[in-house]
Amino acid sequence: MSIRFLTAGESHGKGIFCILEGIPANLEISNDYINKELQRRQRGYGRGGRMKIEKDQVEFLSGVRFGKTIGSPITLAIWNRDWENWKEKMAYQGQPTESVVPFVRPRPGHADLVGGIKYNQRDLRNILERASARETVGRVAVGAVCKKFLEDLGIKIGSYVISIGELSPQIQEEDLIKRHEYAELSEVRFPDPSKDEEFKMLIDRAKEMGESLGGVFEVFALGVPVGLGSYIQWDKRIDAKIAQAMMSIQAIKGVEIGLGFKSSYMFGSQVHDEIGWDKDRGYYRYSNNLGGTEGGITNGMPVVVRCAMKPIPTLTKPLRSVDIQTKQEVKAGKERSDVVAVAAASIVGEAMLAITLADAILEKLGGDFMEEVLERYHLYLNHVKDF
Ligand code: EPS
Repeated sequence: MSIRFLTAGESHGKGIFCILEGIPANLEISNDYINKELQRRQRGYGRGGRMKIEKDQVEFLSGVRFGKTIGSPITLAIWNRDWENWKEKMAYQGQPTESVVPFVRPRPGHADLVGGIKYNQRDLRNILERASARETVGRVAVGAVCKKFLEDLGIKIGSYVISIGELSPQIQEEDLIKRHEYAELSEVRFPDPSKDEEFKMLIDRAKEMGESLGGVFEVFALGVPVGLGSYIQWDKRIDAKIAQAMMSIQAIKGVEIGLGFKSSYMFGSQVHDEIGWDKDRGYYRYSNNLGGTEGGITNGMPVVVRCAMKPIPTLTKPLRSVDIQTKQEVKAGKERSDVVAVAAASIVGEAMLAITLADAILEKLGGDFMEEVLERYHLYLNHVKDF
């Protein structure tokens, strides 16, 4: 791996922290650039009370000087405003006060029970705090740095929601960038804001019923060159790396690239993207059914990834569970939560795709500073065109 990162932090701890290594020196990056991405992650109709408390902003603690990376590890901190309300319950030292009520009724679908067993924690708060999708604020911050890197190479990443629950209106717009732009105007990130009311009614109904919802979103990257990833070993395949990156997002249960599952129902001639060539563009494809990868290598077409998110496990009308202290049948515990977070997850998907592609480019080209990377990149693009 050329780019490595770790996140740390509990949902109601002091903050979420990331160490990011492998970004070349001399990349211009501003707080504003990252904060815009953090704000995008906070949006979406149906999110819970937490998003009214937080106004996520990044603080650089290392690796950047005068607005440019210097080659050393970058530390990003996003402080939790909610910490003020949790100082006592989440104290780093001392003994629990009487206000600390252990969480003992695991929610089906959440990490609560399996994590409790695995780490031998009888207060399941010690599990849910880290399993929480609050952690994705760190991925989006890291992803924003990678996005800026890709942007300087002319690669653009976007996303939009395809469905929430069973509601999956036809998308008229074909152009991916336009879909993304329309999604930016929608309260649910659907690429046609005129459908917002329908989605909001569904989300309101789910909320009234004490339910939660999942959905499907699509993430794409445009301007990706031919040649990222490789067929020569299983762990070098770019589609496998993308799938892992997406599957690692909390609540994601399915990932497809291009037509995905649908391609298996069709004849070969209906699926494979025919090859063309002209002087200006070099090789191109007449379609993009394979979502930009062939043989574990990018093929120069847009990379298109679709992710299915299960409904959020916290239900205000909870499912059956077992009290881990008494072993009695109880209703699962309730935590403040979102009714739906598919819009937010699509922003996290953008971040994970950006990290994966930035890593693949640096693996291919190497380079310790941006000028070096750019020179090698243009040389490589010329090779692709001349082939
Ligand atoms: C989230 C913060 C969390 C949840 C949500 C995502 O905040 P809180 O637990 O204080 O309400 O809103 O996390 C979950 C859905 C979950 O199951 O943990 C965020 O910042 O995205």
